[in-house]
Amino acid sequence: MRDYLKFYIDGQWVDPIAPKTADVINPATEEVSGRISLGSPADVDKAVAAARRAFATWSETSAKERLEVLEAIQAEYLRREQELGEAITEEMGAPISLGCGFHTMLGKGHLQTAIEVLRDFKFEEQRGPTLIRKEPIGVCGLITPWNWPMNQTCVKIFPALAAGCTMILKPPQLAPYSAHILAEILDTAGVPAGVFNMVQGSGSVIGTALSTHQDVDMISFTGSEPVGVQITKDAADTIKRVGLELGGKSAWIILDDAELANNVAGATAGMMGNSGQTCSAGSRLLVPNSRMEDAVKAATEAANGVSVGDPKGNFAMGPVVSKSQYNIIQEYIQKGLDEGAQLIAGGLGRPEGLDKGWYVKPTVFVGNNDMVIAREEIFGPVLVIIGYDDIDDAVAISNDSNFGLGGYVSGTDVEAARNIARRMRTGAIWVNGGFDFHAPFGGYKRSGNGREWGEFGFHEYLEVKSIIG
Ligand code: TAP
Repeated sequence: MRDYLKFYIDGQWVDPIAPKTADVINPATEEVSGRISLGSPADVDKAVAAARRAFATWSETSAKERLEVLEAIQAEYLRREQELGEAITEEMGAPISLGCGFHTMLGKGHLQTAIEVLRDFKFEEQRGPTLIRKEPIGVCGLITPWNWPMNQTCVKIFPALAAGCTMILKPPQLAPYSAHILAEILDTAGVPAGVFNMVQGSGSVIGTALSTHQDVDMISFTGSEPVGVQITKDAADTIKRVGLELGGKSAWIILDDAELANNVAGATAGMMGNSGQTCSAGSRLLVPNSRMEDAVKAATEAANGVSVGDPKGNFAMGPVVSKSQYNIIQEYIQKGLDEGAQLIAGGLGRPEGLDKGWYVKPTVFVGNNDMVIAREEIFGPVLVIIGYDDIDDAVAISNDSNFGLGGYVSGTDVEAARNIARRMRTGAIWVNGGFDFHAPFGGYKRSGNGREWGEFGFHEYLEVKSIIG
């Protein structure tokens, strides 16, 4: 049992002003795995005051001083990486190989990237008669989701620290453990008091207190579209900057010249990774109508081949994060059946033999782009295959979405695939795979307005000043 009842404010582990706790449930067992405290606006006031005090000195530190702090954090992160991975598995159900693998690797990668960018970042440049300065925006509220907990926190905290900002982190109630350990890491590494603060609690209380706070200069939010809308409204009265990283319904286009079976199998297995709880997942798989039969065969085999089970065991997929997420996904699967999509793998209910824990069957439908299951973000292991006639049709289907976060193109002619990527209205497109910590990541349309990762992630936390003459 983990009892993570204290908040991290002004360099100290402190009790909440008004004690109140909540149980944290392990999604693989449905049992209580620990407790956290639920904070109040008074805790937020305390944390914001500490961050404001610390801003006066942290914003004046040199890049070299901040680099030393980031390097100290890196040493401590590496020392506790395994613990972080185990906490992620316990809180949100990622298989241990993923929790201690890609999940923690993403946090580590954002830290290393912040170090690399800070080494060369130009905070001042002369353009003609004007000196352009990039200055830290101030006190930042960081509000994060549970699905890739280390990725989401680290992609905010490290650029914000590197830029010279101070901050208050509000982690998700569903996945609070890894954030708590990360706060311990920052504490041990010697981050100066007040620069980083963490208050746990519910979004409607802590998140709202941050979004509406007079003395918070910026909110960086990753999460769902409705909450992004609410935060934008809450922040409006104080004209604070709001960076939004929201949901997606990304298209994966398999081109006619692509090797079909392997690409379809890879896209299907990819969709099931992290139990489908990935904002940029390729949840609409677009295949040429002329090759639909082969695509169906490959997708069915791939989905049926995804092993599901105890995240502490050797399985490809664990449970989804919570009962409520399980129920939402079941409703979408039912909706797909009701609207006449063809179910080719998975379906309603838990996989055979798994009676406890929030396990979902890796599910694949063949449908069309007007169906609810093709339009709304399901955030579970549910793939929709959609046929297209030609390239123009594929691009039109891909762009016919309220979202615009990710995209994928698989094809042998890489230049042709890139030309299609150029036509897709979405923030990041992977052509035949690839990975880059320096590639900006963020959404078009209702997927948000921010750009995180690499150097672009720094700009989120900077003001631009002109000194002319
Ligand atoms: P949300 O329900 O939006 O929660 C995200 C965070 O916001 C949580 O910490 C939540 O607190 C908090 N929150 C809730 N209501 C709030 C309010 N009124 N004011 C301020 N904060 C509030 O999302 P989720 O279910 O955790 O995550 C899934 C969603 O995130 C999906 O839509 C997914 O696509 C999106 N996502 C996007 C990205 C990127 S980079 N675009 C990455 C990951 C996930 P609680 O602790 O109370 O829940």
